[in-house]
Amino acid sequence: MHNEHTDSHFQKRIDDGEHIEPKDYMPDGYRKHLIRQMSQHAHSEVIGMQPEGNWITRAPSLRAKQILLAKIQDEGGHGLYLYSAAETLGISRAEMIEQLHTGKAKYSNIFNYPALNWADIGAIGWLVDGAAIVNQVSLQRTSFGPYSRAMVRICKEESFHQRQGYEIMARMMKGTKDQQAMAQDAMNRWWWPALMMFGPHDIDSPHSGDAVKWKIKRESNDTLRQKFIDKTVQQAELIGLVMPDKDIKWNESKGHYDHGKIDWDEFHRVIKGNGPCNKQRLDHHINYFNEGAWVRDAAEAYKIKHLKEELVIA
Ligand code: FAQ
Repeated sequence: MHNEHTDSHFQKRIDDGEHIEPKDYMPDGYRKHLIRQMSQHAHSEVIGMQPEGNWITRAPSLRAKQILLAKIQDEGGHGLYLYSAAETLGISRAEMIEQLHTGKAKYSNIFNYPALNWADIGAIGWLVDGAAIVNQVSLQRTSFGPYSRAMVRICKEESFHQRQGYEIMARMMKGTKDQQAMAQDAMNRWWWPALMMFGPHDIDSPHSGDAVKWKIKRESNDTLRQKFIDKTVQQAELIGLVMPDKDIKWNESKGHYDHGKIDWDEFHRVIKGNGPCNKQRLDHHINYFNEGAWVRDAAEAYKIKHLKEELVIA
């Protein structure tokens, strides 16, 4: 008998390129895999507001301030879409936040580095959002419907973010010697952590097997990292920035740039909680989460009051 509630039927739907929707049958492993990845993705968007938020009050012009404010607000919105999409898998937002606060859920390595000066805001938009887009364009075709649809919307906004960062870098490279040095220094500090955003090399990536089988990941960590490198080297050259990797070289036979070794010890140190800003980022999130408890309580009380009124009317 044909049974829609089997792993083999599920896998056939994946192989046929169908989207899986929240109420459809899915194996436990698929659900858990998505909750892990999507919640980590949501946490990254929200924690990622911190390094940039630090510069709103010190933006060098009103125009720059407005753009930065809009960008950071977008990141908060991305977090919302992603938490909501993850909730359709049967986990609550409160549980996801609890996992973040207790260290059970990760967020992207990149947000544990400090934004030291205005050039860092350029480097974050250009390199961090640039890396995020390469990954997220691919995730638009991920197999879980709500995640895929959230990605379509997010990508539209991210391309604006990438361009605002590149504009800052390009302007600084046209400026004084000091401004050029600041832009180069920011690039030197953000380049390697940005490459780590794509995760470990394919052979060291424990989740990739299932992710590819279930079409959660449509392209591998190394394939996406290479796409990002190929695009970015040319953008750097165009505005006169020097790649902070002496092994970057065009490889004619591969049709890609070769690059130097990534320091995976640093990556593991940072994602285990020992990067330069891990403690600061998490403490800040916990403090403001606690301070905002009264807002959530008031919203909940308002919701209950209105539900009761609706019941009386009905
Ligand atoms: N950081 O087996 P894999 C943004 C962990 S963009 C921290 O390869 P997977 C926009 C991984 O979780 C940034 N941890 O794992 C923005 C796993 O540990 P676990 C967010 C990492 O999942 C810009 C272990 O290593 N984007 O926020 C990282 O198949 C500017 C083994 O790794 C996304 O999250 C890392 N970079 O592949 C906002 C994209 N990489 O969980 C504000 C969606 C790996 O077992 C300002 N996520 N790990 O404890 C993905 O595409 C995937 O999850 C990967 C990792 C590619 C990140």
